[in-house]
Amino acid sequence: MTERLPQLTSDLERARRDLDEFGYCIVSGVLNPAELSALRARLIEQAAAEAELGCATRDGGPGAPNQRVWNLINKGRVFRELILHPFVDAIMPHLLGSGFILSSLTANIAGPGGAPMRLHRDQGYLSFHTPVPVVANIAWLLDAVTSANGGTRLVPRSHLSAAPVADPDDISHTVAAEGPAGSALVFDGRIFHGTGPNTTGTRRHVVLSYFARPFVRAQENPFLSLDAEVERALPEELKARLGYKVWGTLGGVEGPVEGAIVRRPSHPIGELKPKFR
Ligand SMILES: O=C(O)CCC(=O)C(=O)O
Repeated sequence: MTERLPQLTSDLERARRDLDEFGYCIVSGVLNPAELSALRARLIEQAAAEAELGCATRDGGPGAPNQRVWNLINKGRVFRELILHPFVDAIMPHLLGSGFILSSLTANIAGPGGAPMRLHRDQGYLSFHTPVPVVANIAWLLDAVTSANGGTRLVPRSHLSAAPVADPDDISHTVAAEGPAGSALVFDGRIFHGTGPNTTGTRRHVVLSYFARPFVRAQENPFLSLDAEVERALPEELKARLGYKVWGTLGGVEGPVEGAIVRRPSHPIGELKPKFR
């Protein structure tokens, strides 16, 4: 009997059950046509400009046909809006509870001939298994994604134990996440996965919004990497999601005020001495 594996679904309850059981789910119709075309167009334009200006990040084996576009938060309103997309709030609390933050917002463009990425867990920097995910990812599919054009490879159920994969370069025991443009692959930070090989002649565009529980250090450091103008215009809700909101006793400026949005003090209190008369 072949195992039932997650299928494309629009049923969020089913998606949450797939996450619990298999470590991933694929949800259809998450982006509307306007969101999809705006995201795809902005990404293609940005990736082309970074390549032309010599600041592109590339990998994917010989010839480095894959292109990673980092720090999308600085690179267009359409990306910033994605962080507050209703789908994020519909699915992420199931994995990360409330108050989760953005760890990074990147794109991974799998180019023709791209080799598979080494299988890894996104929270692989932890040397121990956690009973719940500490991080989780949404891959927003901006093209129809298949096993042929780089569909993310996953090891179903590997989120449930600390067992490593026998060979992180062997993808023969993986399944490829497939879905139409506008759907989303959601995966638990404990699942083994990696970009699939792209054996087609076209590029696969995916945006990765990587989230973390609020006590985790983020992959991209917004306090240093945010463009000052972008930072000034951020709505409070987005600031909260970028880690500007005090959570418990963490993230304060001159003391943690639970729930406060912190800002850079214009005059930080430095070394002072009382005056003695
Ligand atoms: O590009 C993909 O399909 C997955 C990328 C990935 O695994 C990662 O960035 O950690």
